[in-house]
Amino acid sequence: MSKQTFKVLVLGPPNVGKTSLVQRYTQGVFEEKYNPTIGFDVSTEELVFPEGEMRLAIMDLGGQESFDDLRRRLFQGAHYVIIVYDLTDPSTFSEIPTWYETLCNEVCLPTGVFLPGSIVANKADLAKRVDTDRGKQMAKLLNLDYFEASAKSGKNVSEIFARAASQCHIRAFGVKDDTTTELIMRS
Ligand SMILES: Nc1nc2c(ncn2[C@@H]2O[C@H](COP(=O)(O)OP(=O)(O)OP(=O)(O)O)[C@@H](O)[C@H]2O)c(=O)[nH]1
Ligand SMILES: [Mg+2]
Repeated sequence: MSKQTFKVLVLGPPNVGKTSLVQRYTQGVFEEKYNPTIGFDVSTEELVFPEGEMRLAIMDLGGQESFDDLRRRLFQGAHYVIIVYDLTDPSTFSEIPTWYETLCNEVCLPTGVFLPGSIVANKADLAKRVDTDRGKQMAKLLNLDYFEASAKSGKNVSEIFARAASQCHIRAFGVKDDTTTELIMRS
């Protein structure tokens, strides 16, 4: 049987650390220099669960405004979203609802159905300028999980992607809880 592929979007304003989080997770590296993502990048993860195998296609979308049309097209068919802001830059936090709203409009979910996902407050290794409580409140409002992370230190990076895998696992195999997440084996 062919493996089901789940599309995980990583999105948010430019320079917040989307690519850094993905690279930390997939390659275990961190780059200090900022190289804006031109368009998008895709990395795949093969996951093995007791119920079977599945694939995550992690799509890291460039945050610059010029990619707006491309992004909207890539939103379609998404299964999970990781929306990132920079907790040293309050303006990126205030953009989160607009990013999520644009995404939900494009994904065209049935009424009352939410796209599962998480809000990630990145750069937690630096001095915070957005309170944790505000981030958590925003996540609650949008029905998303909340993580404070650092692509630089590695804080919570594997937890963010484990959560994405776990939610896609529930969807793929109809399991009721996500306790099997620790059984994930990366190949
Ligand atoms: N101190 C610190 N710097 C970070 C962290 N994550 C990313 N950075 C830095 O922030 C800058 C932007 O990181 P990127 O990952 O390229 O940002 P992006 O969100 O992918 O940006 P676009 O591709 O333009 O949308 C780079 O200089 C990174 O080194 C972090 O957790 N801590
Ligand atoms: Mg990038």
